[in-house]
Amino acid sequence: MPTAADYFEKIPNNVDLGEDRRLQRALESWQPHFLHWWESMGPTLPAHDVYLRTAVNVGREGWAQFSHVPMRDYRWGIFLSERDPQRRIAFGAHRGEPAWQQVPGEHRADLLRLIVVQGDTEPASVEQQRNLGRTAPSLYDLRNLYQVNVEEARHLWAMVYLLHAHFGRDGREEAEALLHRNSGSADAPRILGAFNEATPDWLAFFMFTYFTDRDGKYQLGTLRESAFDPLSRTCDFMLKEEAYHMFVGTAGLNRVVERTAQLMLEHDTDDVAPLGGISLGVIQKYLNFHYSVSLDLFGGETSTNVANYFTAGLKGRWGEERREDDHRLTNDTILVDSISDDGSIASTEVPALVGLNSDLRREYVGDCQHGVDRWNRVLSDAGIAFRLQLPHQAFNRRVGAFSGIDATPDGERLARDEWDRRKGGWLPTDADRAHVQSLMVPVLDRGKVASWIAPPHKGINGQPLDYDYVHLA
Ligand code: BYC
Repeated sequence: MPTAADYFEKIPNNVDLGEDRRLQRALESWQPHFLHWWESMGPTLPAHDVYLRTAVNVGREGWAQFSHVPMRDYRWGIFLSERDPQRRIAFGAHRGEPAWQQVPGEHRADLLRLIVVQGDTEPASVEQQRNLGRTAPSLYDLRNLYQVNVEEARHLWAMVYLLHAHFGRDGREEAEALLHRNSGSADAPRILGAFNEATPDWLAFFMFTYFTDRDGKYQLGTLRESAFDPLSRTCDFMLKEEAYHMFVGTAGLNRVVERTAQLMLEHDTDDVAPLGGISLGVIQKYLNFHYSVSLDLFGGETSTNVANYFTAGLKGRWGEERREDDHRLTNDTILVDSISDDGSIASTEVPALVGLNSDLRREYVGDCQHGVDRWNRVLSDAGIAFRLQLPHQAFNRRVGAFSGIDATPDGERLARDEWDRRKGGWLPTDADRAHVQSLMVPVLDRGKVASWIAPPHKGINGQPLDYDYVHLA
């Protein structure tokens, strides 16, 4: 049976916080700082209440309670998946040993770093999305934005719990720093590149939830394998919530493509901008941008960091237990992307352990293609020849083997001046962004949807499309 959790506690939790007064006091003293951060860096459109899915526990009944929640009273909880007392480490040098309930001294610094990097992305995304409520294309979409935002903030709580519970003073200091750094800040930016990019409009939001949240899925999937059991259980539960964020992206982009296709057919033109739609060319440019910055989030093609994390048992592979090898990888090799001596794009065989970022990125790329196929089905069903595509992995990269070169979306190398001349054909220009921005007028009447996007196919939790998903303040 799942441990009972009381949602009306100051900090709802299933970790027996009440039994550990010191930890409870430490988290209660971080809580006002968090609330101040939410007030000053969170959603700028004030809502009175929102029809939200709230986790009040991790069991089947507990993690998806739907109701109108007054935002003033919203409580972010700490929920870890149930503990399996028999759990053993599945990979690396410690394979077969019991999972750790405490942080081993020799891995403290690395675990701290992984948890801080993970924790840093969560509030960053809330900051990036803070103004989107003001231009929501419908109450349904506004509700989804809130859903994503409160859960990302809960994921911050998840990491802060680990910092406070397992890393002493260092952990408390890092928990403060997570509120101090801000997305795009010149003095104290977020740690990873994609989380300092703006998310200025809803097309960017859907791309972000499709591509960048999906990096979250894969990174959390590797941390779910961690020998450090509290991290594993935390990530396992976060992954349940994360699935909906990616649905928001997949379905949102589906609806944008659907509306564009409809306008193209109705008016027999590719140029839907004057008709209040977003052209397929601009959708492709946004896709190119968000996909390439998300590929960067996997780190270099080869990395001694990732080899050490794996060998130590801190970070596994996607689907570790399903892999049919020795789960230690000391004698294996992998092909990774590289730039050869003559400057062409090639692949190189390297020890499997140092190539694990490439292994994860490969899983991610395969998954990204599914959504693209789905959106292309909308186009083919409409009889439109245009096809969206994922650009080549060398395109627009800032991290890893391709960071030093310029390449077309087809993977052809370019000289810098030619890249500068042609990049506006591949990445959103100021004019593209200004046009998308001009379409971002709020539509907040029940059941109404903005002109640039098709209505959702169904409502939330069986509710109708014209349900009062949000009551504005
Ligand atoms: N930007 O050895 P390398 C999510 C640094 S998203 C800036 O190849 P490594 C979410 C790197 O730190 C998931 N710097 O890197 C989504 C290293 O620095 P040092 C977040 C970067 O360590 C949406 C150096 O470059 N979770 O949950 O193998 C909404 C050399 O790199 C970047 C995680 O990422 C970058 N993109 O791999 C909300 C999991 N990439 O050592 C939430 C935890 C690399 O020279 N993090 N660098 O100082 C990790 O596992 C690893 O740190 C990384 C990097 C995969 C990020």
